[in-house]
Amino acid sequence: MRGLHRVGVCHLLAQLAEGQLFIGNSLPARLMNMLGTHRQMPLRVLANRGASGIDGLIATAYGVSCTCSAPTTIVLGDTSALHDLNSLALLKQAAQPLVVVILNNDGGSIFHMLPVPKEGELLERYYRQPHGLNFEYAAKMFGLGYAAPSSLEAFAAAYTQALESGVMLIEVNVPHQQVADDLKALGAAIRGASREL
Ligand SMILES: Cc1ncc(C[n+]2csc(CCOP(=O)(O)OP(=O)(O)O)c2C)c(N)n1
Ligand SMILES: [Mg+2]
Repeated sequence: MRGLHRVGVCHLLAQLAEGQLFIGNSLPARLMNMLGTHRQMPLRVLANRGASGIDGLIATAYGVSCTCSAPTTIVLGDTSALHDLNSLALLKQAAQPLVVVILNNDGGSIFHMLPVPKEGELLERYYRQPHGLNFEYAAKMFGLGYAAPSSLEAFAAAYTQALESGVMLIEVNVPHQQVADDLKALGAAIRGASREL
């Protein structure tokens, strides 16, 4: 796996996050569960089920950030972020560092991994629902810092800097089918390695 990918970003977040990590539903919750790693410093990890799952995540993360003086990170998908976009207006009031990591793969990529139509209009129009949007102007509109790193190294640098100060939106732009392909490749590599043991 090269360049910027969700699998790498989630693995890095599990290592680098400090204070509180609020994890969005859909693929972020599943990826963080798979890619979590041993840590020296404990981390408070929270998630929300809500009315249906992907609603109200940014508002909940803001509430969570108000409960302690440590930094809070929220990691969520693009569709989830669009569902709760107006809650970005809350974030400027945050007294502690608050980092919003949006994994933008242009729609609901979890549907590539569920028993729904595999391609064509049924998948695109009724499940994945691509929107072609990015979040740079949303960050500007709500007065938040913004970065769109194009490598894992740039992500790590932007993220560690964001943990130090203020409120920052970090957008990770990746192709929509990438995570399903990467997880298949990882699974095959693990099966190959375990056969050699
Ligand atoms: C309020 C609500 N509406 C619809 C759904 C159905 N749903 C589950 S996952 C998902 C797509 C989420 O997309 P995104 O946040 O971009 O995450 P990704 O799957 O790409 O990781 C949708 C629409 C839901 N769980 N909750
Ligand atoms: Mg998505």
